[in-house]
Amino acid sequence: KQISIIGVPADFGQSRRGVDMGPSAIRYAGVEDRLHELVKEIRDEGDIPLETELPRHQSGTNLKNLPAVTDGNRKLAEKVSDSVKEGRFPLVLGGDHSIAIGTLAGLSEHYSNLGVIWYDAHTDLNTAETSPSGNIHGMPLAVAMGLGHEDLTSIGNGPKVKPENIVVIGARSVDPGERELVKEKGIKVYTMHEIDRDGMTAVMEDALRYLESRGVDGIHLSLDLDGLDPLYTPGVGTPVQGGISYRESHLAMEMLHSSGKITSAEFVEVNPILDERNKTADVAVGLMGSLFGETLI
Ligand code: DIR
Ligand code: MN
Ligand code: MN
Ligand code: MN
Repeated sequence: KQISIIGVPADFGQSRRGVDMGPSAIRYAGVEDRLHELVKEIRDEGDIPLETELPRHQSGTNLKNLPAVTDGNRKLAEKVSDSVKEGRFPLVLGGDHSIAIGTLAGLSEHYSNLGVIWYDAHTDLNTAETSPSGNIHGMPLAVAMGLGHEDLTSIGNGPKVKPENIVVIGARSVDPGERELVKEKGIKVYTMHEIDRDGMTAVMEDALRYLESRGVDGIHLSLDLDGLDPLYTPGVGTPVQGGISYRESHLAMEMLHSSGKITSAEFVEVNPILDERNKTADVAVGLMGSLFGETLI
């Protein structure tokens, strides 16, 4: 594998400052050193240049920072698309989860039946109509299905992901409108209930089997660090108790590695201001190690 690291110092998809420093925190936690033994080549492409001067509010919408989110995601989509075009594995470092809009838009130029694993405490399926917060980081999965504000859905061409090609893992905070969309579209969601009841091994096996049955031509892992319990990843903007454990998360990454099916990944919502001694970025880098084939012996 040849990996392209793409940093996205974005914080405009939500309201807590500091998550724009996520890419730096992950680099300081040693991502390059950790991965370079495991893959053929790793190239740090630096950070996407984001506009910080765009207006924060746009009339006629409750979406926060819509112009900045739109602009940043257009740039990111292009960068991700270029790296896939060169045969590289895009490893995107956030930034808040709104950046998944750009990642998925870039990927969809090369995959016609992309599978997505959404590892998150939330389902990120809100639209302007259902969002309780106006925070775009709660919307990227809906946008990728073609639902939401047209400034966002128009990044790239057409819908990026089919609802039946999505699996959510770790959900435990789902808004009423999101719940309706899950049912309406038949999205596969493994909540904490399924993880507790069946164990992470069974959940991951089932998730991979499901995506395989969909005939996907690639699988993107979108990992929100708040999917883990805040005991392990306290440096996130919207922590939710009762999450996935550290060991379960490593197991999940190891299983994704042995499947050989993952074609791109992003790690988002690392906020060093809210963190304890860069713990959350350290966990993120450890999980990347397992995703790319690190073993204990
Ligand atoms: C909530 C929080 N569902 C919202 N979403 C988060 O604002 O839409 N997603 N934190 O990661
Ligand atoms: Mn080394
Ligand atoms: Mn998220
Ligand atoms: Mn989340």
